[in-house]
Amino acid sequence: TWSNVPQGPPDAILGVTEAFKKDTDPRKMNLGVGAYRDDSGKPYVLSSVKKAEQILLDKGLDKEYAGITGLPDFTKSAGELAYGENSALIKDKRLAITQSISGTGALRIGAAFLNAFYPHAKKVYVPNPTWGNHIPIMKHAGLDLEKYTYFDKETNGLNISGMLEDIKGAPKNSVFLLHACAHNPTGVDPTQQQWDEISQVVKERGHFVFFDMAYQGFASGDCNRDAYALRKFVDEGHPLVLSQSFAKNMGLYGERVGAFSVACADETEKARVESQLKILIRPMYSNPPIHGARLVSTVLNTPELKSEWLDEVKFMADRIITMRNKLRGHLENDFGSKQNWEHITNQIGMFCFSGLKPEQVDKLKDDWHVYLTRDGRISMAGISSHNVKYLAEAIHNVTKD
Ligand code: PLP
Ligand code: TYF
Repeated sequence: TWSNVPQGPPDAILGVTEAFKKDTDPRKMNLGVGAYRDDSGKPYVLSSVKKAEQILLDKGLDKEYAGITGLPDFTKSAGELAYGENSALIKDKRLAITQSISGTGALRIGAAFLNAFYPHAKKVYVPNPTWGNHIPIMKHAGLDLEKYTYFDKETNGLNISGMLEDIKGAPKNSVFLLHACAHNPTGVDPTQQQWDEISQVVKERGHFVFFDMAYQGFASGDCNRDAYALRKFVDEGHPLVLSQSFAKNMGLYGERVGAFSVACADETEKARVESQLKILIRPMYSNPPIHGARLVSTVLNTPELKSEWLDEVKFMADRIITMRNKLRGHLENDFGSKQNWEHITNQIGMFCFSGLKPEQVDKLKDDWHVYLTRDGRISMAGISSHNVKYLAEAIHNVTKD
């Protein structure tokens, strides 16, 4: 029956983990997938989350279905975390929001919503480069894609003038996908002042913004600071939608907990939008899983747990910053690399877009048992104080001539 089904290629990121698993060398390092590891290289379950899990267990809750848009306690606190407790959107009851199957699911609902109801061209502008999955998610929902200038290979930083030009050059009322913070894969974010300029130009052109916030807290260690762009755009009166994920900042990867929200003009518009979100979601998966959403709402709605969690996010972000400093320090001081490695410490969030060429990435794998994606992206969270020097030695060796 299925002889017509061709073999598909492995996923560029998850394929790295597959190759890593097969390697038996004790020095091997997996710097592919963006998942936080502690300083002994182990997955990390947050203490605030463990406590929330115990609270839930003690309550002996049932396992009834959630509503189509998920658990109200969860969506309320997710909205407040993103937009701020004092956001006018929330006070005026004009934020339409639904729980989602993590950030991926939120993006997919958002794409379906825009495809069904956005009144202008069904084309989404994404940064060059962007998270690989953005492209098939948008296409799967029937949207077209275009790239806008983002990363500058010369400086390993942001090409802000190119980005602003592309925003200006796009047809009026285009949809722009913006990474709210901790851009994946580059680790390069606009400064606050650059965000203000971006907001201005987006406004002049009447564009619509789709924010993807998969790393709130991971960029600066401060969830409010990381929401700067989103909140600025709201304050400036932009119409926008938002995808949120709790995979990284609460370490809830496999629980699949996220949210999709739409900034509406008023309460009746919000009611209409939510009714259509339900109609889109129902045939996709009926209703979302409850456990992760209960964990998040317990953490966010229990003051001691929330404050412990905020400290844990900062702790994770800080460990990554420490690894950036150590990696650069070893390259420059211990191995005397003559290359410029400033971008390792200038970039932020989970990733370093190293500038390593595909052949150098291959050499890292073949000669050093170090695994990363072929675009040269290093998941910084996979580095620990035990192996950072080894990594510097490996990188120096594949880049020195
Ligand atoms: N958006 C970006 C930019 C990401 O990097 C990720 C995860 O790596 C996601 C969205 C969604 O992840 P998840 O579906 O696990 O929440
Ligand atoms: O490392 C990254 O960029 C992500 C990680 O279902 C990831 O692709 C892996 C699995 C998944 C979602 C995100």
